[in-house]
Amino acid sequence: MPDLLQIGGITDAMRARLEAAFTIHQLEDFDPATIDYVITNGHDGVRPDLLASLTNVKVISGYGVGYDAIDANEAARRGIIVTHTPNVLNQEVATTAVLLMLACYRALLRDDAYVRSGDWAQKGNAPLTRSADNQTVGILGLGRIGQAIADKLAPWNPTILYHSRSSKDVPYTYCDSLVDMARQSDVLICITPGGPSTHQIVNAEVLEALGPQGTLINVSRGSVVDEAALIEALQSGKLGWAGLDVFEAEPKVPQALRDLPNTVLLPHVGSATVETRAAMGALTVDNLLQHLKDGTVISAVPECAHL
Ligand code: A2R
Repeated sequence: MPDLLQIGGITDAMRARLEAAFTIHQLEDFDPATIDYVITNGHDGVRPDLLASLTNVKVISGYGVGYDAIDANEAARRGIIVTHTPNVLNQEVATTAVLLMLACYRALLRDDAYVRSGDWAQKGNAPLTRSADNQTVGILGLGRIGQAIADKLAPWNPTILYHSRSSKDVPYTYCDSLVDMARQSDVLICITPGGPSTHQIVNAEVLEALGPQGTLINVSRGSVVDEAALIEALQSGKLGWAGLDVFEAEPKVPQALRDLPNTVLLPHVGSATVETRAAMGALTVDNLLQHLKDGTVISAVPECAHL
């Protein structure tokens, strides 16, 4: 059986299918020269020194849509196919973005704490919150998930703006400047890939443009936002609220962010439901099994699509 290197965790269902077709090796004990296939995830990826040592690898199958932790250009140069799991998680990540936005607007955590603490009975009605209806929402990265977010927000009657590298054939307003979009937006939702081209593009200037009544939602990668600038903006009141599923140095989250009352923080669970992870796991395994069968894959990343 071909040799598969497992990086990071996999589900029991994935393991059962993989064990029938591969000899699975763990990172602690394997011979790089014998590895034919790799399974990994968006967080762990494949370190550059490990990638260089895998001289016979054919496919790296990623469990997740983001693949910024794998050097896909280098893999493509060497004829290695990198695959990921697009589309099957669009709706779940979009739900997470909407959940964070609504939790910020309606102070869900504050009001939950108000009931639990007994304050409701002691102090009377909770302070009013803000309506999430009729807001101007700027989407940074109108791709597969960005479009699902726009669709899922429709009942709240938003005005949708978007910024990406190129404009799309969509009924929303394209902004070629991220700062200008932030200035016009009540909410900025980040859903671009990570990696060098988006590194800290949401900087102090963008956060200040979003403003004291503005809300930042990040369901993309922690690297997209300048976290130090975000903390400063939230502490000083230059930015109103932030709903974050991703952080710069996961799973470490700065104490300053955890102390702020105007944040809602999630442990990178954008796609983390039983149903969606099952679909992602199935596609991650299907890519490997299909390559074993006929040398093709289902969902190569764009850099490797020509291979
Ligand atoms: O390349 P374009 O014009 O289609 O724009 C893409 C946009 N994007 C950027 N926007 C601004 N500056 C950049 N440097 C930049 N790089 C890419 O992000 C596109 O509109 C969007 C990505 O869409 P998809 O490729 O369809 O990705 P998907 O499936 O929506 O997932 C997005 C990310 C993943 O990479 C994970 O990191 C995260 O969501 O979970």
